[in-house]
Amino acid sequence: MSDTAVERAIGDLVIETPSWGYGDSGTRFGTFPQPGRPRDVFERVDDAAEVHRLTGTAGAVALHFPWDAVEDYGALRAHIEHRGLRVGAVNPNLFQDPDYKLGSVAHPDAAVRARAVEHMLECVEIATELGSEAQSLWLADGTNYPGQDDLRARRERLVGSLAEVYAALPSEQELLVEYKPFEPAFYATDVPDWGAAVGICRQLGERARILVDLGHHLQGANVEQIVAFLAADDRLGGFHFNNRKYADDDLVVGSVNPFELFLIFCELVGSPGPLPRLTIDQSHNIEPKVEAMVLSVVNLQEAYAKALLVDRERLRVAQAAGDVLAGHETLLDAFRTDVRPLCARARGQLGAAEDPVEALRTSGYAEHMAAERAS
Ligand code: RM4
Ligand code: MN
Ligand code: MN
Repeated sequence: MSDTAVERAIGDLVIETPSWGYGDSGTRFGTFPQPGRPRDVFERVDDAAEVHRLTGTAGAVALHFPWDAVEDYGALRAHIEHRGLRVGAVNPNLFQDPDYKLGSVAHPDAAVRARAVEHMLECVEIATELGSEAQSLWLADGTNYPGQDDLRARRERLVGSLAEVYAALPSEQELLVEYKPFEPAFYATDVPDWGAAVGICRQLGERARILVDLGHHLQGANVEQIVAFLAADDRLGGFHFNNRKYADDDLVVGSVNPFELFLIFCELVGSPGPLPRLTIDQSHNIEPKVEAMVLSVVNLQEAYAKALLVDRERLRVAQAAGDVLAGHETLLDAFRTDVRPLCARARGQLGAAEDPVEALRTSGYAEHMAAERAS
């Protein structure tokens, strides 16, 4: 692909940043409050708008409920649109309430399952009011000890609960199902991996798709192959981008393993159809939150640009010839290309910053917000 075509493709990117990535977050050992952190969802949206202004491709914001709950969703939607953004996926929260100690949609008690379903149905309505087209579901459901509960019964309850929600989804909304093999359940999570997620989604229907969170795999998993297979099966609903060294570390995407990120984009570029939903899901504990988000979007732009630069014809010929290293070297050529000038031009054309991190640092935004939000 030519440089100008790549620049155009970057211009069409839509990355969703998460409202929850701007607020306070921590580890189970502690939370370090940051000066200037937003005090409510309106200010979280303001930070998301600043990331979009600097990068040009972060035009949507994903929301989490009840964390982002307000009285007047019309006012929230107006604020989001006024800031030049739109609402991405709506994320129901089924993991925080004390009722969910033994799970939510797979809980042994029907009353708790009904409560979880009710919350999801409420989120469907919120999504409709906000103009969102996806419910994005991560379940903390699972068990800590062998024998604690019946594994198949849990799966049946889970599918039954989700089927109720799926039946209520308006046609423009889809249901994204996230998998995770560990945490907070330590013996068996109820949606441990992409295979389990595919099975559940097939039972639900066509508009149930899988969401791949890069931190939700066991060490050594070949995530780009999972992406390729899900795309081939038309079940790839989207991503939660982040990076990790050990577990679900939620670090800046592309910071620890940029090659993996590049290979994931290679699979996306190689799959027919438009890109799936691209959302960042990170938890910034010691790093400045807005800068971390800006850097994340820049890393995504660069990984995408490099994947678009892969010489597909050369790759095809090498693979057809069974030339083991020529195909690999074709990928390396693209990965080693310095795409920073190209991405800077693409951002310039969008009216965004050529160097977003530098622009943020010199803009005084962080200092200004620290003063304004001090109360
Ligand atoms: C989970 C998962 C979900 C996110 C929560 C906050 O580990 O990644 O997507 O909503 O964290
Ligand atoms: Mn996630
Ligand atoms: Mn996670």
